[in-house]
Order: sequence, then C-alpha cells, then structure tokens
Amino acid sequence: MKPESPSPNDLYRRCRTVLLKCNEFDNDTTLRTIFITKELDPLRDRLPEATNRSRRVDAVLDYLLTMRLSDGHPALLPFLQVLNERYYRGDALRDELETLRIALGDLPPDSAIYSIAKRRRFWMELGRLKLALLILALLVISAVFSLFCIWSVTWLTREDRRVYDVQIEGQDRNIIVAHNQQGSPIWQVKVDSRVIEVVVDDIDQDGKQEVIAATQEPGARPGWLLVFDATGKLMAEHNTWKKVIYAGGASDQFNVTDFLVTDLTGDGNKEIVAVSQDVYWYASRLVAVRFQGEKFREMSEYWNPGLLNTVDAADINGDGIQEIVCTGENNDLQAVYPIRGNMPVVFALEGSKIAGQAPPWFGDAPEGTELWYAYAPPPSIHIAEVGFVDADEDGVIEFHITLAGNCSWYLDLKGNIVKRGIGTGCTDDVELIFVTQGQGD
Ligand SMILES: [Ca+2]
Ligand SMILES: [Ca+2]
Ligand SMILES: [Ca+2]
Ligand SMILES: [Ca+2]
Repeated sequence: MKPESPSPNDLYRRCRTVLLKCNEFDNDTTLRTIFITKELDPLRDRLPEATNRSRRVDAVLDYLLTMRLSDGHPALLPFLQVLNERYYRGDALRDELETLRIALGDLPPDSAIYSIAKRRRFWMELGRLKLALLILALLVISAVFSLFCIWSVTWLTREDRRVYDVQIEGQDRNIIVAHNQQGSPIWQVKVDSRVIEVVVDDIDQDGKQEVIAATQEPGARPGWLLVFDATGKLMAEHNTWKKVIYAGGASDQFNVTDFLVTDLTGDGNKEIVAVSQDVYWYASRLVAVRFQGEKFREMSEYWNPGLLNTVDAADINGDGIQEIVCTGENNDLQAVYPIRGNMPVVFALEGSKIAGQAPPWFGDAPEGTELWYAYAPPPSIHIAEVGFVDADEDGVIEFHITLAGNCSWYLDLKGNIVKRGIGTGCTDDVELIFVTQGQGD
C-alpha cells in the first residue's frame, strides 16, 4: 500500500530540513557549482544570495519551487537530482534527497506548495524593496540635510555686498571705496580726476542703489558726473562742460564744485543738480540732469558770471517742488553797480523753472528765472552759510542766509525778509542787496 502523501506544508518543511543538512548551502559560490547542467544553468545568474545557510536555504528553495522549466516542472526537481548525485550511494542524505525528489515529482502542477513558495518569495521581495526604499529615503534625507547645512553655512558666512557707505580715498582723492553695513570694503574704483563728493541713492528708481560721483581738477577729466552700479561698474558718465555763453577766454573743461540728488520737480523722478565752473575762467553753470535707462539727459541749466561754490535744495513753500539756493561770486555786477571787485552772491531758483543767466546779463542767454538774486558787498567777504528754517514758526520754512559777524536773513520764497538775525559781531554795514526779487509766481 502506497504511503499517504504528505501535506504541502509538511513537504515544504521537509525540503527545508533536508537542504539545511547539505554543505553545498554553506556559501553562495559553492551553491553555484551545482547550476552547471543545461537545465539549471539559465537559473544561475538570478540565484538569490544570502548571508547564512538558513536564509540561503529559504531563498533558494522558494526560488526553485517557483521557477518552472520548459516541461512545466519546478526547477527544484533537477536541482535535487544533481545534489543527490553528489552523495555516495548508501549515504542517508542521498536517500532523503531522492525521496524528496520523488514526492515532489508526484505533486500536481497546482499543488499548494508552489503557492507557499510564491507567497514567501513575494514577502521576501517586498521586504527587500522596503529595505531599499528605506535606504533610499535615508540617502535622500541625508543629502537634503547636507545641502541645508551647506546653504546655512554659506548664508551665515556670506559677505554683505550691498553698498552702505562710500568714501573718497587716495592721495589724489580719486579712489572711490564702497563699504557694506559692517564697514568692510566691497569694491573700489579709481577715476581720472579728484572726486569732490559721492552719494549713494537709487537715482533711477529701479530698487537698486547707485553711487553718484563728481570730479574736478587735478586729473584728466574734471567736470564729470559718474554713476556706478552697486558692484562698482560704471553705468554712465556726463560732462557738465558746455560752450560758455560769455565772450572771452573759456577753456574746454569745467570743475564740478557741488552737487545733490533730489526730485527737483516733484514728478517722482530724481535729478542731479550740479554746479560747475570753467577750470580757469569765470563762467559757471548750474545744471539739472536726469539719469534714466542708464543714460544722462540734461533737463535745464542756468549760467552765472563768476564762481559757484554750493548748491542746496528744500521745498520752501510745500508745493512739492524743490527750491534751490546757490552761493558763489559775480564778477560782472561791478560793471553796473557802484561796487568794486567780485561780489559774493546768493540766489534761489525754483526746481521746475531753471533757465537763463544771472544779472547783469552780459552772456548769450535770456534773463534768468531766479526767485531772487542778492549780493553782499564788503565787509562781508563771503556768504558764510545757507540753510532752511522756519524762523517765524508759522509752519512755512524760510531761506536762512548768514553773512559776516553772524548777520542772518530769513527770506521767503520771493526773497522778502521774514526776519533778521543780529548776532554778536553783526554790524550795520553788513548788507544783503537784492538785484532781482519776487519773480516766482
Ligand atoms: Ca537704481
Ligand atoms: Ca523730478
Ligand atoms: Ca517749492
Ligand atoms: Ca516761516
């Protein structure tokens, strides 16, 4: 009587028990030497590998039970055949292997043992996949963390490249050095002439700061306005020289003596207002230029027959338009007034109405549009100071002119005297004499 067939589970366990006894499962290399027959050879490359005998038996048993040969039989059958032939006849293990092979050979193709092997392989593959995903996730996390660390270190140690402050340096005062907020120099440029002043401003209102500079003698290019970007690259330059309106011995170079950046006209666009003068003659010019699209454009000009020293601006009457006040000298007034020598002068112009020439109008240009124009004869040897202050505290600021001995004049828009300041040392013979007055609307 034929013994009762073992259940698929029992048979599976028996397979495992018998294979565990085989030394061929000691390592992956030894095991591969069995896969040399024609039937087994194609399976060798995908043979599972493991770190110990027990795991190797599990993996290879499931693999061989699920892999089918061309005749439909599981690959485990020829494997058991080859393995069994490695043992001597009479060896108990050889008999066990042979018994197993026969039992498996008797199984129908849909035996549950194959499902058991399939299931086990599925979970094993899934476990491997999970491990691979876990490793991948850890790699991604560590890569992201490393990048974050690098970015943090770079960010924390980055140098601030924004221009905060600019200074003029060098023996010839012709080197512009930009500093960041921490006071570290971030760039420097050397220009061809002495730099009189540098200003940091977003002059073209594009959200980025520019550095604006102006030059005078000594050097090859006095009289120029220069605009640099925040990295020190020269964006544009403009020569304030222009053929003078006065007859005589003018040169072809000017010196800028002062400038400022402001929205003169209240239209939202900033202008540069500069005063410059012939390098060795008496013609002076005030010019308003706009810097837009990396180009300069002259908006207006005003001529003066004598040096111009300073330019300042404030909105005196609060209408949004800046009033400009300049100090300098006038060399031609002595030709029409009972005075001798070049007179210190102070005058005002409305930012939106800059045109013409100062008195006594000897040049080739219309009469000027100044709000008022005054000179200070001796003993006032120069205009000591100009400023803006609400002298009578009515909420409207006045021009504040200070001459020798601390004598002050507080003037309204049209040059009317709102108040006088008589300081210690101010004598009656210190005078401010108006040549034109009240031309503004
Ligand atoms: Ca800008
Ligand atoms: Ca403007
Ligand atoms: Ca105004
Ligand atoms: Ca006032």
